[in-house]
Amino acid sequence: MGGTAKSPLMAEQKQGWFQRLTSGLSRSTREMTEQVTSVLVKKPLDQAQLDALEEMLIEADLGPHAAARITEAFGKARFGKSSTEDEVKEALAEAVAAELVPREGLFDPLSGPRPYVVLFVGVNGSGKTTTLGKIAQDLRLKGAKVLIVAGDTFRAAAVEQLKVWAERSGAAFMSRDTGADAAGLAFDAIEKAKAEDFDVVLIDTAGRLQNKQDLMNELLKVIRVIKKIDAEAPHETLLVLDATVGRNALAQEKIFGNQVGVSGIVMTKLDGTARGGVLVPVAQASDSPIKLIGVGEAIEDLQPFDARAFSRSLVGLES
Ligand SMILES: Nc1nc2c(ncn2[C@@H]2O[C@H](COP(=O)(O)OP(=O)(O)O)[C@@H](O)[C@H]2O)c(=O)[nH]1
Ligand SMILES: [Mg+2]
Repeated sequence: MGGTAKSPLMAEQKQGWFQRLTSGLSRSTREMTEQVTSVLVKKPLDQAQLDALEEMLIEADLGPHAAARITEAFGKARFGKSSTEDEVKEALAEAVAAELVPREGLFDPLSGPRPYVVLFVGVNGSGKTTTLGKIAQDLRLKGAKVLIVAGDTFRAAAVEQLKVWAERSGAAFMSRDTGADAAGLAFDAIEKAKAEDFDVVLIDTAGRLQNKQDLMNELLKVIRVIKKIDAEAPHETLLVLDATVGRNALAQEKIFGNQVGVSGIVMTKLDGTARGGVLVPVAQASDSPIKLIGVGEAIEDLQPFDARAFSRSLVGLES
């Protein structure tokens, strides 16, 4: 595998990411910084300021529990007359990061067993197919042999969309006719990947069936069938959540986490909302860590989740 190719998920590009993260989160950040600036105006901090901060954190969808803890931690910071705005932001970023650092996880499909099987789950429109395509592209740039599996067999458009990603990235592609059995397709895909020595298998799934239970049953069937070939697979089940749905993301996490089992969370569209703070309660409610975040539609906009960078960007720090 080529080790030198530059790609979006590689650490060398951290500085560039931070700028993308910052511009992606700008709507969320704007809300935050207004409040931070108003806190700074009135020194020393009084209870009314802290209450206002807590209120703002709740409005930014961080959830009441995290908001209370962050406010308490922030309230312990001592600001003098000469404290700069950045010092205040640093203190707030620290308090937010303390909530998120334990919930940070690494998506690392090239260090695990081969073929490494990744299943993408989540409701329609959350960003599964796009995220899968971005990951395929990144892995291809790293020289990996990648198989993309169009497991959303219910929508012809989904298959076409994925085929474009496969062609663009040079990944192998498997699909079936509309309405075909997704579990059968997944089974054949893993067999092929084993026989042909693929590094990674990326399996897309449907986000909507006749009803929620049908969807859960189908996902469970896909997983069961995959395990017939490899008991350890899928090695990763990524739940893709759209940040713009706000606290609905919590309900989705609960359903998929409880019924299907999830090993990592991808939160997309953090650029499309002023409520990017919803990542905090989702991270805390979930048994699985946040592994990747999406801050835009370009390939470079899918980033590993870095809790400190996220927290600093959210409160408006420049680096
Ligand atoms: N702005 C923005 N759009 C995104 C992001 N991730 C995905 N999208 C868009 O969300 C829409 C739905 O994505 P798709 O991958 O088809 O969702 P799926 O139904 O879960 O497969 C598409 O138009 C994507 O381009 C993101 O991080 N930011
Ligand atoms: Mg899709």
